[in-house]
Amino acid sequence: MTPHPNPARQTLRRVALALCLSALAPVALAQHDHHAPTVDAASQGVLASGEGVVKKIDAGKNRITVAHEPIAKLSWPAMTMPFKVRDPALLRDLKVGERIGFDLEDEGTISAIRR
Ligand SMILES: [Cu+2]
Repeated sequence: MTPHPNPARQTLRRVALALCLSALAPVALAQHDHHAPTVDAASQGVLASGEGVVKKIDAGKNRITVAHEPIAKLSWPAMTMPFKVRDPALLRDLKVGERIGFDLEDEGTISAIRR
């Protein structure tokens, strides 16, 4: 009935390995997670700037969808994604298909739009 020491030790080693892998996993995932925070947003007004084409405008929800180019500062690849807009006035006269430059105050919020 006394457990043999070797299997118990193997189990411990497996648990240790699993913990080790699970600790590494978030780091590996973060490099591929488009929305992983990579810069301290509180340290500055503009987190990063980007360029892209307006794909969709949802003025009622203060949102736009932008097909943006890669944003190196955030390690973001080019992609189409929705953003909140800090000020509804930024959407005034904006058109789908228009090319814009934009500033981000955080990963999901546009604080300025340039035409
Ligand atoms: Cu994106």
